[in-house]
Amino acid sequence: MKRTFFIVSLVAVGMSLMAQYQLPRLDYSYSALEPYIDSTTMYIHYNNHHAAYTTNLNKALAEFPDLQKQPVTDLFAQLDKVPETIRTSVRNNGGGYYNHMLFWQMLTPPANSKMTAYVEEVLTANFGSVDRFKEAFGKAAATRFGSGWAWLIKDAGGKYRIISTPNQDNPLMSVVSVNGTPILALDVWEHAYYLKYQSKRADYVSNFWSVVNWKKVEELMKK
Ligand code: MN3
Repeated sequence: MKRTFFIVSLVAVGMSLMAQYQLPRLDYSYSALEPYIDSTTMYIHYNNHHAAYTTNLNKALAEFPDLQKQPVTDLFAQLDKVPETIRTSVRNNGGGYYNHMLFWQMLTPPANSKMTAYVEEVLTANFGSVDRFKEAFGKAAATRFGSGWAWLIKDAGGKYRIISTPNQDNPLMSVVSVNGTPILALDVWEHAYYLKYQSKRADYVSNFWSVVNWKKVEELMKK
C-alpha cells in the first residue's frame, strides 16, 4: 500500500515537473472587478476555463519536449511547423492559455482603472479621440460572431489597429491575417459574461471600460 502511494506520488511529481505551463496567479480577488465583472464569473472563468486550456496545452506538448522548451508565442508564430497531430490543440489551448493570461493582466479593480496621459495621447493620435477608439473597439467586440476576442494591437510598423479573432486565435498566430503585439484584449466568449449579462454582450463591452488596467496598456505600448 505504502509503496504504491510512493510510486503514485513520484509519477505525480514527475508529471508536474514536465508540465511547463501553469495557471498564472491573479493579482486581485474574484470579487475585485464587481459590479462590472461578477465574482462567480471570475471564479469559473479562471478555475475552470483557463485551467482547462492550461492543462490541455501541457497534455498536447507532453510528447514533444523540443516544443515544450520553446515559448508558446514562438509556436504561434509558426503554427504550420507544429506537428499536425497537436496543431489544433496548440492553437486552441495554447491560445486559451496565453490570451487569458494577458486578459487578467489587462483588468484591474474599478478604483485603479484610470487612463494615463500617455495612453490618451497614443489613442487620440491613432484614432482621433479616446471615444472614437472605444467606439471602434466596442464595435469589433460586438460584431465578432460567436466566440472570440477583440484586440488593440501594434503592428510591425508601429501602427495601432483594432482587430477581432475567432475562438482562441490571437494576433501572434501565423494563421491570423493581421499580426501585431497585443496591447489590449477583450474576451467575448459567452463564458466571460453570460451569468451576469445573458445575451447583452454590448453592456458587458461598455462596462469593460470601467475595469481596464491602463497602466498595463501603457507598459505594453512602450515595449
Ligand atoms: Mn475566456
